[in-house]
Amino acid sequence: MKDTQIYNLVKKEEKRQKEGIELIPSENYASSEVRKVLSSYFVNKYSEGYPKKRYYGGNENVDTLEILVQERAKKLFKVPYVNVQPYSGSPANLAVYLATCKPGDTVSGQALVAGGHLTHGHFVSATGIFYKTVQYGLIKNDIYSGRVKDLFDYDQLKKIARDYKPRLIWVGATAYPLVINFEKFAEIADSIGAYLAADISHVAGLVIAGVHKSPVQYAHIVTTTTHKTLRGPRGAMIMVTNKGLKKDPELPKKIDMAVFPGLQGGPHDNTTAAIGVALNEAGHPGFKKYGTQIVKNSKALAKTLIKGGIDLVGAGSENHLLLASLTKQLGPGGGIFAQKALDLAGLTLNKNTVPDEPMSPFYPSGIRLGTPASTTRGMREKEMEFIGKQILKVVELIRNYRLPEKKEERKKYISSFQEVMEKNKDIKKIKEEVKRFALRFPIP
Ligand code: DSN
Repeated sequence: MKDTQIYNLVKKEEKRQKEGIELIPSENYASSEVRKVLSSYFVNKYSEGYPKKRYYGGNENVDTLEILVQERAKKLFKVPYVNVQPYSGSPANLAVYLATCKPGDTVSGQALVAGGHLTHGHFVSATGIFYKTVQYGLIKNDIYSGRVKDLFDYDQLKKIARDYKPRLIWVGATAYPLVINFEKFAEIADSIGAYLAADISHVAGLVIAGVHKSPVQYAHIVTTTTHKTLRGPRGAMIMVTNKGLKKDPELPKKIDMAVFPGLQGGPHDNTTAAIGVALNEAGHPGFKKYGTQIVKNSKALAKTLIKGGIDLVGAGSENHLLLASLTKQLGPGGGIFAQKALDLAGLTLNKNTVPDEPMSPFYPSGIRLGTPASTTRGMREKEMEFIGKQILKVVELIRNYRLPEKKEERKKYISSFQEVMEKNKDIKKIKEEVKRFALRFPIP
């Protein structure tokens, strides 16, 4: 039976992805092989448990599959243990808490407004509800000057370590444009005997490509999603390093127990298979080139935006991501206007808080963008210049809009902004240009 409603939506989404430029730094285009395996017969199977220790029969192929995928991950990341079953990044991170802490224990992670992740202890996340969290952030001065090449506030983290003695410390960001120096976090975690968990979801592909430092030498546990720079299906992995094994030889068992039966039921075997395909692809020499080009593209995009007067956190990018403050152009909370107008022009990115944020995550003053997806399409530095120029044009077009100070006026103002922008001739013209440009670069 053909489901026309769903099929039409699939076609519309395909068109949107082909005709627009994807700049959300956590998104990517998985290969057609990854997508094919996702819809394979593995989708039909239940496999609670682990290889050779399942609760259902008929798992001989799933066992071989899961062991193969584990071996690929261990080889690529150079770790002695991996669990490939987490459904996605948030459950993977929650499993780390379950394996290392008791409810109510103190943990520390980078605050969401400073570029961290909800699961690093935000108060709305289970991680902030069941555990006591004391979060750290970035320095507040010299963020945009480029004079400082490591923006973490280590003094703050040292103070947290000294005063609160967290049992678990997270390192890893969702909105940080510079290289993360894992060794500095390890020094602090080691000084109080805390577990250090590195969440490399954003940079995992760059780590494999050798263009970002690896945390494996420094952290006890490493988590990653598999669909960002790693370019696989939506899933996640938890790794234990040799340092982690030394601290606690039982850690792999604790992680396994935390994932299943602690948090999850049957693993998504079709996803496991697709992760295997992605890991195989990432092990090929072409992936090193891909990772290298992601960083080159970020730098090129940063150059164009800075030339156009945009303030970038870190005054550029050393990875796959750029974080821009638009306070100068659109005032506090103006990120929403940029996101909406750019979306209408076929340039998809997201509003984001900036380290010196005067507003809130719902009405932040910045935008976050990145190059993993466009690089997959084969775009290079020249194309980044084109994209940067289109972004500048759109920002210039909306320069007179300001978020109303009164909260009750905001919703109406934003929907009328949306209506005006939908009809705006210049935005339509840019969208056409973007479409013509984008169609020259096929998606897998
Ligand atoms: N949603 C992811 C991101 O965009 O960074 C984090 O989970």
